[in-house]
Amino acid sequence: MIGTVREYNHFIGGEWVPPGSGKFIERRNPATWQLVSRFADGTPEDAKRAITVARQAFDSGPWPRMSGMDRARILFRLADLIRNEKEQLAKMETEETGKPIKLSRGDMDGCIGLIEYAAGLAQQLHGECYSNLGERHTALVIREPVGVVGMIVPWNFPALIFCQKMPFALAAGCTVVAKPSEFTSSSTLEISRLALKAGVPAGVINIVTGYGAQVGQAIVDDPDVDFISFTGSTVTGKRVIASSADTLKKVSVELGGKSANIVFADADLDDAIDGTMLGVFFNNGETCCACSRLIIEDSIADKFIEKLVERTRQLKVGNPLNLDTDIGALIHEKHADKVKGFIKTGQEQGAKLLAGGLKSLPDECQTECFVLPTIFDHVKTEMSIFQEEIFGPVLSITRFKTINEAIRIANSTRYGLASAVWTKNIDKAMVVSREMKSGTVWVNTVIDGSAQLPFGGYKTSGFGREMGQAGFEEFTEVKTVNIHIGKREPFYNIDKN
Ligand code: TXE
Repeated sequence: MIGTVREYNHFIGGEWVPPGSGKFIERRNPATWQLVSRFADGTPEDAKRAITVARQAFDSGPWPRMSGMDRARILFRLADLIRNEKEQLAKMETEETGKPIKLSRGDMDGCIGLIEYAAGLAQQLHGECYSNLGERHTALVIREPVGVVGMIVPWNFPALIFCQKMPFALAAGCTVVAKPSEFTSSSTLEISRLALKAGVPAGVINIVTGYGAQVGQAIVDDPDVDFISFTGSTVTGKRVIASSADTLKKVSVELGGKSANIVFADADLDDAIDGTMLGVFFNNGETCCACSRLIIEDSIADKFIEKLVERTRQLKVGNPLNLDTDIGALIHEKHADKVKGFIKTGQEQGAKLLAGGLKSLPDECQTECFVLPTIFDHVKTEMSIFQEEIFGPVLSITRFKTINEAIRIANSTRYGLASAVWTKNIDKAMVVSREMKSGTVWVNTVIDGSAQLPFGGYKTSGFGREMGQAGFEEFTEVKTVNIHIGKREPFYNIDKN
């Protein structure tokens, strides 16, 4: 720390290693423009150094060879250390992301839960034994750690997304080279420091900060990395998949979304209004599974929308460090400009602006990174605000008359990360759940997640899963050990003399 500005080198082999470039990336708080952090501006050589360390730690270090119980004990200690530093971690997360402090605190609780759940998985990792292969065979199907995992993490949930990956990889016995976003690297570095303190051996978690084109790409291209776990944009995700073909490494990609939120007339409408707001405005709308498309039954639409607009206007936009702030600053000005551009396009394309938009902001919004919670009605499926991931607090509303129409509208984007349905009719809830082309379906709830529940996409929202048993297994490789008992019957009938 220099004054109030945090300055970090890379975290490699349990040590703070200066960048080969000698340069640092400055991060300013998007809500105030105050300089808050400096991160090492990594080079491909820095990435290689970290990969070599992670490779050695995997090939000959203690971590993959340790018992699951021992790995679990260390992960539980890490969870406790994060608990002790929760307030500091939450504050740095808010300073770098612009998200409301109450959400950063929730993110840290989420990290703790994910690590503790992964510790449980470390204890019970096991394979299968086939004893039904006849008298002369027994086979073991073993789950081994996949190897060195390259993790590419975005800026919207820096600590939480890192913890959707890292503890699961560690529980399986993998080693890690992670690249956090160049905007939000502090919490990843701090959690890795705490992991060393908890007893994770040096070299098991390595963090190289810097830009995607240099550090991220070097990790993806390196033959010593066995698996890439990527979360980010569809465009970069496609590049990562294409690049990984050269070294034929395993890839899991969690990309963007444009989730549908279907409200039927028989829903608990107060719940559905609150859920609609949470679904789209949570985390400033910078959420991959944001339910940014409200698809509402025509018969209740006018009344529902009237209340929705009235309540949305009461949301507090402002300083993210204030406890009562609902919507803080977006990640950076260029991103805020993109979100504002979508609002302009929505108006130009004929959608009806009901709330927010480009009106003037409260005084405490000191930078250009703030956007009011915005609602558009009468959005047609071909409009860009219906189709594109805006990644800001912008809701589009489309109406339906029949359940089939609702399903058709909900499925008519190229994304498939999540969807929500609000109804008191179990048959409708089940039909919609079955028909949604999305990795998660929420029924009478929204945004909820749990360490136990796998998360990931259909269609262009990606493939592979994080969290839950399915997410854990992504970090393992399956090996079959086929054992013959006693002398074999010869296959070739050859005279052996
Ligand atoms: O993403 P990028 P950006 C969406 C959202 C947002 C848009 C652009 O719509 O507006 O993406 O955001 C690293 N090889 N999501 O530009 O570029 C990069 O440094 C390897 C949805 O920030 O995908 C960062 O660490 N890595 C999403 C990470 O990839 C590379 C969350 C994500 O950045 C790389 C974030 C390369 N060639 C944005 N280039 C979600 N699914 O939650 C960049 N990176």
